[in-house]
Amino acid sequence: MTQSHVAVVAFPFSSHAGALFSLARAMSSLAPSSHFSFLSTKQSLASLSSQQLLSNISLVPISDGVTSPDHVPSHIEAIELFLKSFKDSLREGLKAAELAQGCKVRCIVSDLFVWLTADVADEMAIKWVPVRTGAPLDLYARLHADLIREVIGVGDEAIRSYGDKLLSFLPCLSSHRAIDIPKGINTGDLNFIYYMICDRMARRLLDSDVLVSNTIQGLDPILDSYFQDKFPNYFPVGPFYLFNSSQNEPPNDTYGCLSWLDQHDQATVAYVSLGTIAFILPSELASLAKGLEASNVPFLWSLKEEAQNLLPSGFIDRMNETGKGKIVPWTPQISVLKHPAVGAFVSHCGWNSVLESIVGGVPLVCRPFFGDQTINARSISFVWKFGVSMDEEGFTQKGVVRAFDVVFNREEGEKMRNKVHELQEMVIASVGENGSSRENLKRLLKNVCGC
Ligand code: U2F
Repeated sequence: MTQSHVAVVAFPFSSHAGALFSLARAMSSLAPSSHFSFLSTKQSLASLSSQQLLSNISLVPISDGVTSPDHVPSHIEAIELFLKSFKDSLREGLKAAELAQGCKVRCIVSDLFVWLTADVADEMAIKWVPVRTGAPLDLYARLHADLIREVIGVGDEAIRSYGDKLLSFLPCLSSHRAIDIPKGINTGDLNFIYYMICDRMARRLLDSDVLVSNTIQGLDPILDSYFQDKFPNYFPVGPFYLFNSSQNEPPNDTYGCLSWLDQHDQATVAYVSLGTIAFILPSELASLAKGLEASNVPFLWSLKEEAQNLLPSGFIDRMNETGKGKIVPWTPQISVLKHPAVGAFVSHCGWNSVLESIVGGVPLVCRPFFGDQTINARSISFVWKFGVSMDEEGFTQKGVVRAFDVVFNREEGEKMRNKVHELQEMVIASVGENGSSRENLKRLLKNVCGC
């Protein structure tokens, strides 16, 4: 008999739903007598459904808010439409889940990006458990948005005049500079949908005494203390995906990335991926391609087909003919980063990629674009010291060659490798027997399922 019925609500864009689904699966395997209804849009559920599910987890589609089947919205419009109809869609989805299980939902776990879930949970007089899937330090910055605006000011000029001074007025960001502050706090169009979401979610979170985070206790001890003080029920239970037994199954390697890597020596290949929503300009993409070609490092590049069309003419053919590089639309990234041939990861520093790089023991070459990525890049290169950052101008041919020289050939690169191996050990131990993430997950389950 089902002891408790828990709804888990995803933000159905970029890698958010995948990360939350990993958490839902982890919870379902540790609490076999509870049922977990995972709610997301049809399209986002389809991207997850190839993964094998336990019998105590079910997928519940909710509306994407698109009213005409002929209308294909842009990425930004799709988010706007989804959020506009979200509360009604969620109410309907929850009713459907309760009907299917014959059992009331006792608690809603949701991505913090869909903070509006809190209102629906309040209406139903049940608990809301928000989950931060991205970097927790970014959330810390957003919780201090008003103070940042007050001390530094608003606009690019304010950032420039603050210069390279460290943000000593914010204890958890005292190794970061004004330029590392995520856009949408005191720069950029504050009405842009992503920035608006981040601002609202942080404000709504202040009403909660619970926070679940895709991070590991000990990765940032000062931040741990901050969140522990702020949220009596704080659960750092990352990396979510490491709890899934499916990560030990053979990966879906449609493009033969792993066999290509097998042909290379240990730590000699660069892996390149700029995440699921790239904002790179064609001119910068071309500079990255030139840098990869000019360096003596073989590379595997995950690049969507539409972006491949923007590469310099003849580039893909040359790379294929010489065997210097392999360019594919998708890779089994977690397995790629664990492959011994991979010696560097050129990344936009999305939080999932950062965690996967640590688990793989691979130093990063950082080129952040938006969101938490700027803060992550600074933590990686300056605090944790397992990577290098590209200069402010982004990818240049020289910059890529220089970064590879540091990571692959210099003593500094060797130090980064040692540093990432230390973190790797800590992170892997956290999900093992008596590890902090595993113990926190058990505490979380008591909180959400009461068991
Ligand atoms: C947004 O991040 P992204 O989705 O752009 O990037 P990541 O957080 O790094 O997640 C990408 C995921 O996609 C997977 C990869 C990651 O789990 O393993 N992947 C893959 O399997 N194969 C590929 O060829 C390419 C990617 C946002 F932009 C970030 O700033 C946030 O930190 C992040 C989390 O909230 O969401």
